[in-house]
Amino acid sequence: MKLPIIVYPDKKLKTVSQAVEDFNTDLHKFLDDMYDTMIESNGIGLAAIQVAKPDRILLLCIPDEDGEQDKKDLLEIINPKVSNEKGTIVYQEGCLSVPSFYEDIERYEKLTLDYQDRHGKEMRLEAEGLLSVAIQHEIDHLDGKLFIEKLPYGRRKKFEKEYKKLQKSNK
Ligand code: QAP
Ligand code: CO
Repeated sequence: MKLPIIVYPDKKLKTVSQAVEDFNTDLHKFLDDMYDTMIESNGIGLAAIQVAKPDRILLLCIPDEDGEQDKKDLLEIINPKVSNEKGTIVYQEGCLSVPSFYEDIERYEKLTLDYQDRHGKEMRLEAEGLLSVAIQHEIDHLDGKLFIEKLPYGRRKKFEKEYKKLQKSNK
């Protein structure tokens, strides 16, 4: 079932999400709903707070070389913790909660991620490139942060102006 996505400037996106403690069937149903929401919205990543749930949960499904999104590449990441950050990478980011806006953002190029899967099992992965960027973007959501907060002052001003204009034209 597809859930409604909260969009900027909704203040709920500033919520700091809480650790998940119960790995039960309610969680599994919610993860399935997050997946439907992400795919039907043409997203590659989604954090639980974007569908109004303040839990430390994120989903990623990075397209392969042919641009295909395969469910076997789905990552369900719960209670994530990043370490071993290395290097820098600039990537043009977007966000389902900031529709129709894309900007270059600098992130770490590589990192190690510790997390739990849907059963509470401890997992670890090494990420680089787009996967590393997406992990950092989604974990920022869990801490109540959006990628537009990383823009330098001038570009942020330009964004606010363009975004307001777009919101008006969509009314
Ligand atoms: C976060 O973003 C991300 O504006 C995931 O009209 C982005 O899935 C991580 C989307 C870039 C790494 C690199 C945005 C879809 C999807 C839009 C998304 C839109 C339709 C964004
Ligand atoms: Co986002």
